[in-house]
Formats: sequence, structure tokens, C-alpha cells
Amino acid sequence: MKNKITIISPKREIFDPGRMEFWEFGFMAKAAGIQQRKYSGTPMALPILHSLIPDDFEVTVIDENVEDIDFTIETDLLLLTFFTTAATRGYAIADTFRERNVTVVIGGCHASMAPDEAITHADTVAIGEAEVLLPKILEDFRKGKLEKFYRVNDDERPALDNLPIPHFNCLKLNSYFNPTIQTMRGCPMKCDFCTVRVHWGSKYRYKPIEKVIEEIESLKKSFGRNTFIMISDDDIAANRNRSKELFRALIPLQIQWMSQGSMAMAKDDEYLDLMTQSGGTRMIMGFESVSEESLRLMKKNPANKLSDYIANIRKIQSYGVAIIGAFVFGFDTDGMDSFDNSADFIIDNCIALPQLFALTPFPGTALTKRLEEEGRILSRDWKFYTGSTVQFIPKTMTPEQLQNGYYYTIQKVYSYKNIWKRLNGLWRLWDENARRREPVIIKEKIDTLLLNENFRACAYSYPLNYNADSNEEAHYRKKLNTLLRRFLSRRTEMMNAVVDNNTGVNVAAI
Ligand code: B12
Ligand code: SF4
Repeated sequence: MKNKITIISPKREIFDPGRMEFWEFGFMAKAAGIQQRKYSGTPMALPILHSLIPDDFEVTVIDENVEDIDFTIETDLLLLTFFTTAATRGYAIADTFRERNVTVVIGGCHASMAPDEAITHADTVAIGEAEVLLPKILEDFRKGKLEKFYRVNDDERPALDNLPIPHFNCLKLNSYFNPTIQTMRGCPMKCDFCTVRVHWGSKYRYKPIEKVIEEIESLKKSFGRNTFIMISDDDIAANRNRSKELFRALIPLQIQWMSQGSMAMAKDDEYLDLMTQSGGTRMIMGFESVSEESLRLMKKNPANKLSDYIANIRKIQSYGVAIIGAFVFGFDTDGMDSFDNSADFIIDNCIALPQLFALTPFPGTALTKRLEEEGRILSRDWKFYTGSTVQFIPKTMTPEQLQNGYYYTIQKVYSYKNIWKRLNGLWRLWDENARRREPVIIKEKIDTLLLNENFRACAYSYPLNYNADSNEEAHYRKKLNTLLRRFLSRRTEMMNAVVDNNTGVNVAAI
């Protein structure tokens, strides 16, 4: 009889049912009238772990964000994977299975950063990449000789040349808005709040382009519909020549994609042009702060100069790109003026989708080490580590002031008046530069609007701290709704035409 393995990715434990987090897309699901549970992006660890398990095991995969866990499932081994935010729930699941004498192995970003904590809920903790560790863990499991810790040292990190294609089909793909792939690992930068360098190492490692294309083809087959792919690289502009090669290879696939990248791309027209042609329409950019002092303190890459921010943003946007700008609040040099300063910067520069975070001391980072030494960590109750709650004592204000300032700022940038200001300015720039075909631009206008509604719903699910003028809000909400209706009907018109007369492009395929 085959040994049975269950792989689980837990959902986070909800600490306030009325409160939403933007990265889950709960509002999008409700707005679309979707009854089934739906989550933003596919969890990548699950299809990777599945691909590493030999055929003589029987494998069940559960992502708790989209389906319930059957706690009575017959299984010999449980593999758990989660980031910090889901650790509270992850440990509860581990404890329940261990009570039934199931062997539990915990891996993933959180366990890799906090192995001594994770081992109190598991038989084994995997510290680092499954591609190196899982084969050895399974071999030892078969022999009944599992060790407590398996670790990937820096010099043992796998090259990405020969990794198996993740088994996307093990997921309930219809339950996600976007599929996710990863084409590189590692980061040499030293931003002190970030986990990436510690988790993935300080050297960039890249998947060969052919491998990426093979993965996308496999993903397209599994998804069975045209899809918007999240390339979750931490800086897709890290090696611009390699990225240009990747973009050239993506053009024939006719996909739309988003990724994360540094502002270095603004200096390179060829890069921006190829990115646009290959379907790159949204870019997450970590601005973090609009204070020169704070950027220095957090050790942000010195190439990201505040003085260049405005021109760079405009340049990237002029290519028809929607910038998803990440900003963090609570650095030691951030005063009370940081809230309005950041909000005004976001609004004035037409940031399509601002992502605001309270600085959070995730385990394993340089920031956390420093705050621990200074006795400034308030709680290690991981369920609160969502990025929207304050978990440490700031230097220049009280935790309550930081918390309320965070709520104020996110509600200010997502007031209807300011959504209108940001999007209207951005769309005007897109129309003036006309660098993308109309069907793509219309789709992107609709999506940025709906995503703003999603982010707004989350911002206003937090305690109210921003007093918008209600008449003005009603006025701008109406304007946005009118535009949405106009875009939707234009899109329907183009879909019905099927082939765009000007370009011969099949519009329905976009
Ligand atoms: C895509 C992404 C998301 C997506 C995730 C989609 C999904 N369904 O998983 C979304 C947008 C939803 C998201 C949300 C959040 N994210 Co995020 N996200 C990422 C990103 C960019 C890629 C993650 C990824 O999929 N990597 C690829 C997979 C394969 O890596 P992995 O899970 O670590 O697995 C590898 C190993 O850990 C190991 N492994 C994993 N599990 C197991 C199990 C076993 C048994 C074994 C042997 C090995 C093993 O093998 C795998 C392959 O090598 C990372 C940055 C990064 N480069 O990692 C940030 C990152 C994970 N996110 C982070 C954060 C903070 C968040 C949020 C709190 C939002 C915020 N404030 O930023 C939420 C929390 C969500 C949650 N429920 O936990 C932090 C996590 C810090 C931490 N300690 O948890 C990261 C590291 C970013 C950063 N700069 O620090 N995120
Ligand atoms: S924030 Fe981005 S650039 Fe900075 S260390 Fe993390 S991944 Fe690298």
C-alpha cells in the first residue's frame, strides 16, 4: 500500500471578522458575486512540493484559503507550508494532526526564520528550499529516521536550471484570481525590514528563459483560460539584459503579467518598450518612504534616489503601466508629517494602487534583531502580522499614533475623491502617450478601477480615521461609476467586433 502524504497551506487566523486585507481579494470575490471561496494568487510552494514527491506516495493537497481541511483524512505524513501571518493557524493544524500520531514536517518562510519555535509543533522543520531538502526528508521518513532539522546552507542553494515544473494541476485553479510563477530567487540588497535576502540568499539566481516559457505554457494549459500571471520575482529589473531576453520570449505567448521591480527600469527605454510589448501592465514598486532620512536608515538601495522618484514614475507610467506603490510607515525617522507627506506624494504622482503597510518586525530580519535588542517588540502573536497592525514601539510617536496615522493615510488615498484624482491623472497620461492598444488599455482601466474598489473596501474596513466630505465622496463615486460603465460598454463593443479593424488583433483573446 502506498504511503499517504497530505500537504496543507493554512489560511491566516482571523482576529476581526469585519476586517479585510487587500492582498486576499475578498472584496473582489464578493463584488463579482462569486459564491465559492476565492483567493488572490496561487500558493507556489504547493505545486513545487507536489512535483518533488515520488509517484509511490499518494498525495493530497489542501489550500485552506479556498477549501476546508478534513481533519480525519488518513495520512502518514503532513507537510505544512506558511508565511508568518498564517503561523498561528499553521501551528494549530500541526498540533491537531500530531494528536492523531501523524508525523508533521513544517517548512516555508516562517519556519525557516523561526525554526526553534516551529519545532515545538512539529517532528521536523525544513529550513530553506524544498528542492534540496524534501528528497532527503522523504528518504529518512521511509527509513523511520527523521531528524529534527534539515537546513540548506548558503553554498547549497540550488541552481534553478533543472528544477521540475511545478504541478499546477494539484491546485483548484478556478479558485484563484491569478496564477503565480517565480523566475528568480535571492537579493543582494540589504533593506533591513525585508525577509528575502535571509530566506533566499544574497545572490541572484535565475531560471533559464526556456524553463520559464515551459512553465508558463504548462500553466496556461492547466488554467485553461486566458490569464493574468503574477511573476513574483522580487526585482524583475535586477538584470535588465536577462529580463529583455525574457520579455522577447514572452511576446508570442500573448499573456498579460505583473511583477515587482526597482526604478532602475525607468532609465531604459528598450526595457520599458519590451516589457509593454510582452504584456507587462502592472508593476509593484517598493518606494517604502518619501523621506530621504528613512530611506537611508532602512538601507534602501542607494540607486533609488528620492529626487529621481517623480520623473521615474512618470516615465514608467507613460508606457501604459499601472504602478502598485508600496509604502511603509513607522521608521525611526518618520514623524507625524510622514502620513500626509506620503498621501500627497501618492495622490500627486497618480500611483494606481497604493499598498500601505505598518512597519512589521517579521522574524529573521535585521530590523527585528535591532528592535528586540532595544526591547521594542510589542507582540509575537503572528495572526496580527498582516502588515496593517502595529506590533512594535515606534521612536517618534506612540503605537496608537502610528496605528491611527496608518488608518488615516490609507483611507485618505482611497477616498473616492483621491481615487478619482489618481486614476484620472494616470489614464490621461496613458491616453496621451498611446503606447498600448486600446483593448489592453480599456481592460487595464477597468481592472485598476475595480482593484481600487477592492483596496478601498479593505481600507474602510479598518477603524475610521479620515473624515472625507460626504457630498464630495458621493460626487466622485458617481463619476467613477459612470466611467466604469463607459469602459465596460466599450469593452463589450470591442469583444463583439472580435477582430480589431485597425490592428487585426483578436480582441476577445486579450
Ligand atoms: C507572492 C507573494 C505573496 C502572495 C502569496 C500568494 C500565495 N497564495 O501564496 C500574496 C500577495 C497573497 C502575499 C501576501 C502576503 N505577503 Co507575501 N510574498 C510573496 C512573494 C513575493 C513570493 C512568495 C512565494 O510564493 N515564493 C515562492 C515559494 C515557493 O517560496 P516559499 O513559500 O518560501 O517555499 C520555498 C521554501 O520556503 C521551501 N518550503 C516551503 N514550504 C515548505 C514545506 C516543506 C515541508 C519543505 C520541506 C520546504 C518548504 O521550499 C519552497 C521552494 O524552494 C514573497 C517574497 C519571496 N521572494 O518569497 C513575499 C513574502 C513571502 N510576503 C511577505 C509578506 C509580509 C506578506 C503579507 C503579510 C503582506 C505584507 N504585509 O507584505 C501577506 C501575508 C499572506 C499570508 N497569508 O501569509 C513576506 C513574508 C515575511 C514572513 N516572515 O512571513 C515576503 C517574504 C516578502 C518580504 N519582502 O519580506 N504574498
Ligand atoms: S525590499 Fe526588495 S530590494 Fe530590498 S532586500 Fe527585499 S527584495 Fe531586496
